[in-house]
Amino acid sequence: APAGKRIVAGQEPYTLDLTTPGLLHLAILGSPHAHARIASIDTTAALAVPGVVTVLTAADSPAVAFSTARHQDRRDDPDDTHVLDTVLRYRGQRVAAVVAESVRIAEQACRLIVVDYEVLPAVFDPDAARQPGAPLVHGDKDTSARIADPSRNVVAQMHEEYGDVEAAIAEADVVATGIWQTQRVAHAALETHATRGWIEDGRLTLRTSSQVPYLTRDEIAHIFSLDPATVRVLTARVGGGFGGKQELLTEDLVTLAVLKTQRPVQYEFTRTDEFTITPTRHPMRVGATLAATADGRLTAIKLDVLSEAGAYGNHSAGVLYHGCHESISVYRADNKRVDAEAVYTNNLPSGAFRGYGLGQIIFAVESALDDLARRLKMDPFELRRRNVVVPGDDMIVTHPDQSDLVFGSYGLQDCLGLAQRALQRGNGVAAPDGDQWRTGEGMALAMIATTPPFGHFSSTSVTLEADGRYTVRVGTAEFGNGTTTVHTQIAATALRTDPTRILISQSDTDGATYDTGAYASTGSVVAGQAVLRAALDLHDRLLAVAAAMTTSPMVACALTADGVQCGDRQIPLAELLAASPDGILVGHGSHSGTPRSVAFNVHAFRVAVNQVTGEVRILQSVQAADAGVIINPEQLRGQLEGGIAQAIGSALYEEVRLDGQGTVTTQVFRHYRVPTFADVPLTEVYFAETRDALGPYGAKSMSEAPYNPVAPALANAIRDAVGVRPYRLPMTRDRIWQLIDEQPSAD
Ligand code: SMO
Repeated sequence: APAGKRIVAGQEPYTLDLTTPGLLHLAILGSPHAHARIASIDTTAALAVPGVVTVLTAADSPAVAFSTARHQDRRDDPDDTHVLDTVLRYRGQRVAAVVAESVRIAEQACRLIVVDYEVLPAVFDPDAARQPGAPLVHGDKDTSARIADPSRNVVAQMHEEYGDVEAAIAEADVVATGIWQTQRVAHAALETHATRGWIEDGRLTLRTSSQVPYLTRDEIAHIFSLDPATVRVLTARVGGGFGGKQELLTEDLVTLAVLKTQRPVQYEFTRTDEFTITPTRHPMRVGATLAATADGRLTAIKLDVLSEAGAYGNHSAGVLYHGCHESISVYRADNKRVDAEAVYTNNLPSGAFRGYGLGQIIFAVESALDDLARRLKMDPFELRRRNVVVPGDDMIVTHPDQSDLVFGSYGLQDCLGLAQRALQRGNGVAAPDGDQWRTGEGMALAMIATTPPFGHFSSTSVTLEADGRYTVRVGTAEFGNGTTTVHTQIAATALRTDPTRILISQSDTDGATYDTGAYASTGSVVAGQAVLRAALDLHDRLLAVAAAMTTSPMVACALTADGVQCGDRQIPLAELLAASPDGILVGHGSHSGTPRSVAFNVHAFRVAVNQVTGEVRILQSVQAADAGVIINPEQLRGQLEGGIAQAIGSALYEEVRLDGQGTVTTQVFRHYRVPTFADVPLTEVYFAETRDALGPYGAKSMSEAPYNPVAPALANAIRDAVGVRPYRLPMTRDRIWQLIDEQPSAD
């Protein structure tokens, strides 16, 4: 049954909600320096504390370098990380770990570890970090670690051109240009990162809060030189991830501790750990220049992106490339140029976060388009209509896309119409009384590929049980995205049965065959497609058995909830099972994540802005989405509402702040403001009516996507209201007030 009631009643078991006798706890000593080398370390006093079982230092760490980021191909991310390193590159980075009978004892013992640090020069600004003479964060490594240019602190870069951008800008009738800055954002998932590990039947078992159990198993085996068959990784329902759990952050230390002590060990992040040592959204500075003809035809798009990786490169390459991809390939323009670099600093690392870079770049591109529409005196919806790609067009970043990306369906023009009509209709909500309020409207769009490039794999099975129920075995993890319900519906539909007869067994490397994991919006379109194929395979097997039993042709047989009907004979499911070889009936299905489709979102706002205080009130919020056939409208509506709430939070309030010397100053929810129910307006959600040629039952993914167009739509509405453009996220009340105060009017 859907988990909603169990979750709100507190009955759903999460990662650590099980009893493990003899459990030990792990705590870490965090680095007090942003950049330092450990000259010496003395653990004698810590080891002497009653209840301490062991202390782990770099001397215990495997020599294998890895990345906390997890992808299907481990070579996507740089090998710049060790379980425990002798060089510390950000404040709070683990120096040593204590394993003890309680968290309290482990934390006390951490304070008794004596470390002699050789403090190294540090750099905290990404632009300064790539200048000659800047301290090198990974100067001890070369490009064999898959770092683009360690001598400039550049972990990933892109310098590519299509056509001739400068010539197109010189010839253009209108040009819009600006520099936009986005901030560090925390995932703020309700369940913190946590792993409990133990040895069972001679194998290492890790129960962990992860989006990627199979990739974690494989990387743990790689780091510790284990046979992957001797490692089992499983998750319970994961209490939120948003990309933050597409990382290996706790599993490695637990493995080290379990292997050393041979006892069960748990490592649980505190809420402050989540804010201070967990990777954040990449802050980006995005220069965007657009050129167009007088009739509003885009002729050039130029991006100059500086992304801050922080101390480790995890996800920085993928986030940079993806951010610069669908944000500009959604527009036709004969000339495009991208200069983009992701740069190391001695701040906490950045990582994967819903939208995977698109939100940051789209904030700039869609704001610049709004400026262009103003210069052209053209309706911003109309400007998009004239310039978005349509089926038949190449999707171009800096060359025609020669990958497997296709228009499996296309509802972008529908989304533009749905959002614009809703805004024109209005919703009857008036601006607050008082002449200090100004109102305005704004919109933005976003495209996203429904699957990541280069393969995403899922291999599933569906088994008929003796009682007439079906067990679906699937490897992807449920982290609140609703795949459990969608997979149940898909299997029930294909097997002509009731959803209550579908049992889902998921996210356990011992339970299913394989799944790359719950990231890149693949839960419905990759794992879901594999589930559909397995269910259809079983469907056909059931018919084949029934046809053989009744000596009828298969086409004369039809599956029902209770058996197979062949002509006027009904064979119950139990008899089909009994008649099968070994009494087993199982179907198999897989998907490799290719070819890929594209999904679309258009957001529009009407806002009121208080000229005196800078307060922004959302009067109307509209999002239209093209997700293909909607498998579960109520659930998908929730997915959109959640993504929009998260996006409004990071557009208006949220920011992980640092003191300029690498210390995070927003360490608790009191200082890190996420939106509450009272802050989140109702959003009118509309769906384009399309049917995707690639997704299961015509569905497309709609997971990360709703986030992406929200911040620029809101910025454009604020610009419309007050006449000055916000270039910086979050658009807090004090910043909006300051903008109004400094620049009375732009036009
Ligand atoms: S940012 Mo995601 O988990 O692809």
